[in-house]
Amino acid sequence: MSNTYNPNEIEAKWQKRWEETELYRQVIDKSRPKHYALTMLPYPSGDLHIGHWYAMTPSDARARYMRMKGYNVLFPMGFDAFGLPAENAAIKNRTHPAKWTYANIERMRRQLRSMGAMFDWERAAVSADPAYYKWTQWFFKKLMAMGLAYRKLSAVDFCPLCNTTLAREQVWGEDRHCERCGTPVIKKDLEQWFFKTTDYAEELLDFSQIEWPERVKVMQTNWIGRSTGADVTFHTEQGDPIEIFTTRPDTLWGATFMVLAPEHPLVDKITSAAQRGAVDTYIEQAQHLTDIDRETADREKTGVFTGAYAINPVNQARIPIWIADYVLMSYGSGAIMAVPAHDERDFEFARKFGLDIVEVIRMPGRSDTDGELGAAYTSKTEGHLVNSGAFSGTAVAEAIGKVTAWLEEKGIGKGAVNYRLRDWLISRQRYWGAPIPVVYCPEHGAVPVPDEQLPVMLPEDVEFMPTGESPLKFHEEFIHTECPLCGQPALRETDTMDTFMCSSWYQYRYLSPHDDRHPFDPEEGTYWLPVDQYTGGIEHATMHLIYTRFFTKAMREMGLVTFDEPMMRLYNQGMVLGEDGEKMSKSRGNVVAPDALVQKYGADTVRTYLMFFARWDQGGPWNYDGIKGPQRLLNDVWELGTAVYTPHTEEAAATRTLRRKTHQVIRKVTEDMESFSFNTAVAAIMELRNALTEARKAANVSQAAWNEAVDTLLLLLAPIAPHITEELWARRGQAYSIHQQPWPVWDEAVAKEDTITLVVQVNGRVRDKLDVAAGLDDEAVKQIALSSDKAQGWLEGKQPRKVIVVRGKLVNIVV
Ligand code: ANZ
Repeated sequence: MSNTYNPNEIEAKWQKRWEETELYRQVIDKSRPKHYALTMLPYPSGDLHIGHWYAMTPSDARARYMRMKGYNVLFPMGFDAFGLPAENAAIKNRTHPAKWTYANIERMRRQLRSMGAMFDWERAAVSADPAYYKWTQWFFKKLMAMGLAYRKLSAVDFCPLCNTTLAREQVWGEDRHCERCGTPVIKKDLEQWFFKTTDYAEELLDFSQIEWPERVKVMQTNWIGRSTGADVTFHTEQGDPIEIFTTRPDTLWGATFMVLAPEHPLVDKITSAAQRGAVDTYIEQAQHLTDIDRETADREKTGVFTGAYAINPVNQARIPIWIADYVLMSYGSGAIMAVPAHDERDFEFARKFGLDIVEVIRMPGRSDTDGELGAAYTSKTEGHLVNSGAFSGTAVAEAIGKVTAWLEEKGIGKGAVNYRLRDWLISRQRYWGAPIPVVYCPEHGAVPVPDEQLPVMLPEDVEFMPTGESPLKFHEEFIHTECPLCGQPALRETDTMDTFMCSSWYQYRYLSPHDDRHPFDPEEGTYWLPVDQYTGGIEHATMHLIYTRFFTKAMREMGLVTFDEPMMRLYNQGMVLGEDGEKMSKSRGNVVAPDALVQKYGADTVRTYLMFFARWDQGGPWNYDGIKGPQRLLNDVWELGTAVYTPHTEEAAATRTLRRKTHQVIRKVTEDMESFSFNTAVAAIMELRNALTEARKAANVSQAAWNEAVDTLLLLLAPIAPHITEELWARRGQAYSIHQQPWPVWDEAVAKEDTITLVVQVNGRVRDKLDVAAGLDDEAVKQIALSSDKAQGWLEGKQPRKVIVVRGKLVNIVV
């Protein structure tokens, strides 16, 4: 046995031993409380990068900590293996996506093992395995049977370079570019499959059962975008109904014109002959704009009069109907009543086109003689209604409710809620995904593939050409099949599913990845579910984290689970940046490669550094110098753990001091592990290292106190640096494995600081007595005495002339 710390040697040794002894097999054990710790599964893109290490090793430390706390911990790992990059790599490198993907998985598995994490590889799941996507397809069918999956012809966002449709979430930025390649997205009409996420809009807004970061809840809330107001029906002069959604029914009397989205179905019918040319030209132009362009508030307003008029149902006013691109067809009913006095966009529009502006909400302090409004007055809380018939005089704060009730009574409108959330578009015109298990029969339409025929296998022999359609479309054998209902020739669906579908339910598949009869074993599910602690990046706040919540709610309806939320607690880690403080990227040349670091320092040092260099939720720039601190720590721990200690003299005070430190550090590290404050946990462990180093030099603490401190040091460090602690634990003759030991508990009495009673005098008279920590220096004691309320009272604001400190006893303030 070598006596110097050689991380590579001991890390390989223990990883092997752990596997041989199945130390991290995670099986049902009803005698212990369970804890399902989950970290977001990686996409097998090639090499494991430092970001993976940053996401996974602190999560692993937390899972290990929970295990030592007595929980039966499940901490699985897998691969989100379908998706575009594999297919793009296939086209570029003339390889097969499966080959590319599985080679990457093998490499990443090896790299993941080098972390020394407690993953149970028996539970690993790979979403591109037929054994997995069989159940992805099975879920699709379930959703279809429940009416939660449906097909519709729709204009979809389409990336012309990747040649695929994109979900709304995959379109980024004001210029609406493709998330992956940055190409501006265009619109295209295709038959697409959707999941009805909107059925759960209301429930998705309820976060009461989960402890998730405020930020994520706010992002999801905004994404779902709930608005309350009323639907009101206007009519054209000719009698065609026009439904509008408004958040301000109290401003109905101020509606001086209407605006339809250029795509609104009524436009063609109502447009007058005189306006036809202008209207057609405008519609043509609007088609080139994206919804984001159209919604941008500071864009110059444009629009065209249709030549038609509507009647305002509350006061019979005859108002012109315009079309304008700031009204979107995708929201509400695609038509609005315009109230220029109280809506900024309508105000601008009315100003530009010389339309009437009628004030119906009177701002406090304004009077009839104040002239025209200089801007829209938009307050919902201050002011009262004017020019509003029987409602004039009503406080604006009450008016929405009152007017809505009146509209309902009159049959003109009703209270309504609108959401920004759209149904989830899951069709992808690509090969490398789970095939949608549907065939199209001339007689029976879209028919789901029977369960016995699942999975619908992806054929291997396809041509990869970026044609804009799935390569499956050109695979004769794949597309031609028979209708499961009538046996007539039928065609298979050639689109595959969005990979977010695969990752919406992976936490369930981990429970029994080899199960051929269920998506997951119900017995495993009853024991382990739901996920107790989820960790991952904030970039998934809206897509994945909404989809998986939707999925779980649908699974509840399927009778597969009994709970409402997939993950009870969520923690978002920050990002490791390059040394230059910028996001790591190959082009900047600031990428930190974990493999080389593990070679040089060992996995334990890399893990410790990652947990030490910044708050985990914040992250920060990598620092090659900074890693030396954790490296020194582990070298010192090695020294201390292998040292033979024999006291020279045994001093009660020194022994007490070391024990106090030991118990204080247990308390601190425990609290920090609970709250994910890993950097301060490592700092506390460093303090214990310092205390031990001193004690060793002085050799003046008892053998028992020394042993207690060293064992504690190893136990507290075990989740963070699992290999070195295992090795030292063994060398100290302790039972295998340190990772199965109970987490140390502190004794409050031992941890308590010694205190003394400090007497505070003012001009020689005792004015206060304070309990303060023993061993403080004179300056600290002086400050405590000066800030005593009682002393301050006697000082009456005067400046002390002199402050005399008698160490350990007394402070005299002289004025
Ligand atoms: C009249 C009104 C008066 C409005 C007023 C606001 C203020 P949120 O909060 O986003 O739900 N609107 C309705 N449908 C629209 C569409 N398809 N495209 C563009 N704008 C639309 O906004 C709802 C408000 O946005 C609605 O209330 C409507 O304008 C407009 F003093 O109606 B409001």
